Parts: sequence; C-alpha cells; structure tokens
Amino acid sequence: MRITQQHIREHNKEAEDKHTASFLPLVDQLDGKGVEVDPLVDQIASFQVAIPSWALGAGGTRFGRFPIGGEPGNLEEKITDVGLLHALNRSSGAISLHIPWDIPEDTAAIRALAEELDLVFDAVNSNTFQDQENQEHSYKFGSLSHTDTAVRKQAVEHNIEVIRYGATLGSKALTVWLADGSNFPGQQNFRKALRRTRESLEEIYAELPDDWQILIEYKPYEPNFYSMVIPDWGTSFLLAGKLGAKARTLVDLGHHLPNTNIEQIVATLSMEEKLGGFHFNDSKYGDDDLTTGAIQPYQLFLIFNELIEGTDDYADLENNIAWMIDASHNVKDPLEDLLQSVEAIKKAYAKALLVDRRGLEEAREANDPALAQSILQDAFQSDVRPLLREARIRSKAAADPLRLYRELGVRDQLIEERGSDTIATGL
Ligand code: LRH
Ligand code: MN
Ligand code: MN
Repeated sequence: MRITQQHIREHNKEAEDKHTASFLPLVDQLDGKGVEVDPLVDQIASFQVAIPSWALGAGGTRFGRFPIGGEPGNLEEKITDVGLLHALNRSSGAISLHIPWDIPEDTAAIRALAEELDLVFDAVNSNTFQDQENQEHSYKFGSLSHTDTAVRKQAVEHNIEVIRYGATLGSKALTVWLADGSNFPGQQNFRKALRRTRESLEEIYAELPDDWQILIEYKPYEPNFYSMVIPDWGTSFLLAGKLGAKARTLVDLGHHLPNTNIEQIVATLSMEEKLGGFHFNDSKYGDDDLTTGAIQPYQLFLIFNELIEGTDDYADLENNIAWMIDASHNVKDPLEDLLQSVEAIKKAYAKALLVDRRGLEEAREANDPALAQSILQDAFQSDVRPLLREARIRSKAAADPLRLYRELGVRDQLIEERGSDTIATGL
C-alpha cells in the first residue's frame, strides 16, 4: 500500500475552497497582531515527530488484546506504516526502534526502504525489562542495577549492541528506560542499586560514538510498585550529569505522578542543556499512553511554551531534541491515533509560537498575573488548524490526513495485504 502524490493532489483540490475560507481571515488576524505568517507556516511544516515502532499495532492491556488486523509483522512493514503516516502528514519523517523487537537484519535493505519513504531513524531503545528467548540471565530482579555482576554485564552488552544496530541505520541516540526497582520495602538497597546503575551506564557511555547521545528515561512506578531505581527527573538528571555532556534526560509525559508540573521540569532541564527528548502521550491517571493532547492539551501547550521560551533559534530546538511519541492503542486504529497525536503536538507548538513573548515578559516583570494569564490563554485559544493545514498543503501532504486515510481505505488494504490475524511486536 502506497499513498501517491496523485492521491494527495486530488484530495487537496477538493479541500482547497474550504481551506482558503478559513486560512485567509486568520492571515488577516495575525497580520493585525504583527505576526508574519510565512515563517510561522515554515516552522510548523519543518517540525517532525518520530513514530515509535512499537505503537503500530493494537496494544491492548494485560487483560486482553483486540487485534485490529493488517498490523505490521516485521520491521519492513513497520517502516512502511510510518511511511504511510509521513506521506499523509509530512510530519512523521522518523521512526524510533526498540531492540530486540525490531532487529534490522538486512540493514542495507532497511535503509533503502526508509530512504525511499523519506524517513530517518531516531533514537534506538534498549530493552532490559523483559527476558528474551535464549537469554542466559534473567532480568526478574533488575538489569543495570542487578546485584549480580553477570546480569549487569549482559544488560550493558545488550545496550552496546543496540548502539551498534542504531549506528548501522544512522541513529544518533540511545534511549535507556529501566524497569529496575523493588516491590517491597527492604527488598533493595537504594544506594547500591543507584551506584550500580551509574557504573553500568558509565560502561555504556564509554561505547557511545562522539556524535551520539544517551537519553535516560525515568518513571515513578510500574512495573515495580515500591521503588524504581530511576523514578524521577532528578535522578535522571543526576546520572546524566555524572556521565557527561552526551547524556541527557528524556521526559515521557506519562511518567509523572498526578499533577506534576511537567512544564517546569522541562524549563529546568532545557536551561541546564540536559533536555534530551520526549516521549509524547497523554494520561489521566498514570502511564496511560493515550493519544497526545486527548486529555490535557493545555499542559502540552505550556510545555511547548517553555521550550520556545528557552530558545532563540527554532531550527536548533527542532534538531537538538528527540521528539518522539510513546503511545499504545486499545480501541483505535493505531495509525489514526498516531495521526491525531502528531496533529496535537504540532498544534501545541503552533500555539506556543503565537505567544506574545514580549508582552508576557513585561507582565511577569510587572507582577501582573492576570495579564500574563490572558496572554497565554489568548495564544492557547487561537484556532491554529488552518495554519497546520496550510503547512501540510505547502509540504505536499494531505489537507486532512485522517480523512484521506479513511477515504483511501488504508486499513482495509493493509488487512488485505497482511491478513486480519496479525500481531505486531511491541507492547
Ligand atoms: C515504559 C516506556 C519506555 C519503554 C516503552 C515501551 O513505560 O515508556 O519508554 O521503552 O514504554
Ligand atoms: Mn516511554
Ligand atoms: Mn511508559
């Protein structure tokens, strides 16, 4: 299944009149505020969000799984799926792999396929939270923090192997998320577990190519429910600081206790040049991995507001941070869900670009919280959908990606090609 320029052109032709009717008044309105529309549209168009290879199938929960059919059965098919998304929105030009769920066997062919679909490889993720077949030592009681040197060594070697796989594909970052921790008070010596983790990470860091980064992800609980070895951004930041300049923190939006001020964490990390990347998703209760922007779009906007606050150079912001989604799908078609997530992320970015920064700063300096709030909310409440649509049309993407996806019957075609009883590797 391929989406061609012909498909896009026909779809966009039909959308043209309606689009112009909403875009032109917005241009006038922004003009009135002294906002230049062209550079804004360019910024929105160039912003790319990586798709996780593990979110292309219907995930389910530990209680059940309801396959949707047509799910990708191997890495080539996963890349093909991301290619479909990118053809529709021209905003998902990267894929993030999870090893060993995605072992690139024929690297030359994998690279060629990605290139043909205009995709690059974002951060590669290691997996020491599950035991694989034929694995010598178990990770039941941890990996990089394990009490047994042999287990730690195995986990370190796995991470080094992941770097090697990534290097063959042109990735530039390794994301490490550890399930290590404990379920009961007294089970684990906190200090020893953290020290061992740090030592293991140092061994991995030593193998990191010069132009690579290691991104350390944190999570407060799950699968361990009493303690996690890297539970929060402070611990990740501490480890990244000890490792060196190539180590940074990765913020998965779902990995916070309820009501945590994530935008403030983002501000601090970016100020310290330790913000490495994101796993975007949304949640109401915990690590729900719901569609980004589905529950707390204002929080997402406030995060982008802090990111923009901390930069003078948007290209720098776009290139120096790994922008990735980390979501799971139980009831939606995963491809539709990912289109919606990318859209929500770009909406938050566009709205944050509209913030009257000078006005906001003056209001802050004058201790005028009412004015500061209305400046932020004025940007948040702007309807930026015509800007996103214009950015897509200019990039030769579909005016309405989800609509075209449905009109073309992409899922049905995938089911026809791959069958209805498919399981994608991943969560
Ligand atoms: C852990 C996590 C981490 C894993 C992914 C599958 O909850 O967010 O990023 O690699 O899920
Ligand atoms: Mn994650
Ligand atoms: Mn998670």
